[in-house]
Amino acid sequence: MADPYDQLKESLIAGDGAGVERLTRELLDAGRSAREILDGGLLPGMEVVGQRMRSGECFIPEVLLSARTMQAALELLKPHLASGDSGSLGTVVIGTVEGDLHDIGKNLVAMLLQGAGFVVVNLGTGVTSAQFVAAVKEHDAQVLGMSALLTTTLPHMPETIAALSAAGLRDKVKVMIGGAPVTQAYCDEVGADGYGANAALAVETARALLA
Ligand code: B1M
Repeated sequence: MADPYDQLKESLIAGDGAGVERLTRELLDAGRSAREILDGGLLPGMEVVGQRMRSGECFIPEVLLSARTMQAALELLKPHLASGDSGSLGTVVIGTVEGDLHDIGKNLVAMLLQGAGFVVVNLGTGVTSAQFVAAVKEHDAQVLGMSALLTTTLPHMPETIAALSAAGLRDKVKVMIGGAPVTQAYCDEVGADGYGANAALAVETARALLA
């Protein structure tokens, strides 16, 4: 019988929602952890989708199918990822920057932060700097998390940091950034406080920023 994680990965690449849902449930029922299911099948599957998109082997409709399938699988995993001691570590406002609608990684970061004990206010996608600033103020957030997947939308990160300064909030909130094109060098360049290369590291960064 084929490895269940290979099956999960292939079903995600094929955008087979029913197959991914069934396999994810079966793996959970068999006692596999949500993190193992993510790392063993779902994330490697999205990686292949990205490679195929880059090489022109697959196109937006197929990518969208895989993305929707991934979102549905994340919803199944959510109760297992986000079951921490909610609220004890502080409040994180998080969103994907203006002009960018990629949200799978950002939602995963949000779930793990919640699971680690943060209150998470997820603003969704296409969030403007003014909306980030307003949410930080409204929720008295300790951390602002910004995600971007497009190189063209990255400049909204420093723009938002400048808007926080203009609103007199820069000293009150730590800024964490992430997303595929973001690097530690970029983080340093734009004056963010921390960077997470992946969702698990983002949680470590958020913890360290508030320590
Ligand atoms: Co888009 N897309 N896409 N796409 N897409 C990329 C990003 C791309 C790299 C694909 C490629 O060419 N290989 C490319 C960007 C190139 C560039 O700018 N350098 C690209 C492009 C070009 C586009 C469009 C412009 C395509 C078009 O229309 N011609 C368009 C733009 C739309 C827009 O945003 N305005 C577009 C659209 C789409 C879909 C709608 C089809 C879909 C998004 C669906 C959705 O998100 N709801 C989509 C997808 C799925 C992808 C790829 C294939 C996969 C992204 C993903 O979900 N990865 C992507 C290729 C790739 O990244 N390899 C691609 C899985 C996810 C778990 O990883 O998001 O990296 P990731 O998140 C990680 C880390 O980055 C980190 O933790 C996460 C978990 O480990 N992280 C953080 C993320 N946010 C963080 C925040 C933090 C800390 C860590 O702190 C706050």
